Amino acid sequence: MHFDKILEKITSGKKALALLIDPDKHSTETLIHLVNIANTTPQPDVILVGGSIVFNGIEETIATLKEHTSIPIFIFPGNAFQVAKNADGILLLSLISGRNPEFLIGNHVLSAPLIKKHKLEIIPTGYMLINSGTDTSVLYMSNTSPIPYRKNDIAIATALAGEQLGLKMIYLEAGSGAEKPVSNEMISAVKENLKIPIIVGGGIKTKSQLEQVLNAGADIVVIGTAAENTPEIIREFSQTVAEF
Ligand code: 1GP
Repeated sequence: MHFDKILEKITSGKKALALLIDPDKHSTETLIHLVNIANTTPQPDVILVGGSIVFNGIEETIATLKEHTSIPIFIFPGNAFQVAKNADGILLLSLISGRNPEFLIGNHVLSAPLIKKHKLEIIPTGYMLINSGTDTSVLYMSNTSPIPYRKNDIAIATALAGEQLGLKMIYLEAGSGAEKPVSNEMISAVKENLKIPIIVGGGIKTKSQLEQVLNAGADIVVIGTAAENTPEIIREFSQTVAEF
């Protein structure tokens, strides 16, 4: 199983990189260009595909990616429509920072039969939106309030609840294109209190931000917008994570 490999890596003290691809941000040409860069060693550990709202087909994007890479591809679903049979797995996100039942259980009920049918590898993930000072798509689309930027105690308690419910990973999300990433203090505070891995994304644009997030305790870091704008940054980020 792909996630077991990543877990093994994390347990041995290493870090992992996830490359997020929004199907709407690419033509076939730019997608192939991006994935060819990702293919150079060291590679990102996983490619995530999805978005808050998606016009282009997830399945078509995954098919193009699969033709050009052997990096595992997991769905990062914005809603129940984003289930694709050609993915390797799915981050089954439960939006535990919010109180919208549709994103806590509703979409899961709708997508459960297809996820079972396609035999997707499932990583039950507690998804926590952190206010980063920007209006991100996920905030609007999820109709939830994010955890305030400096409220580490709320973040710790929410992440702990996710762990106690049996979720396998906690995702601290500042939102795609966020002005700034989740604070180092919040990442450290959550990390110190959890046994399960934490994945951190949103607003990580520079090597220095990446290093700060890794130093703070992120096990997996997600890069999306920065790679869309400057695909070559994937090489720098992969190298930094591999050498950390
Ligand atoms: C968004 O955490 C991801 O869901 C990645 O964010 O696009 O800002 O890198 P960026």
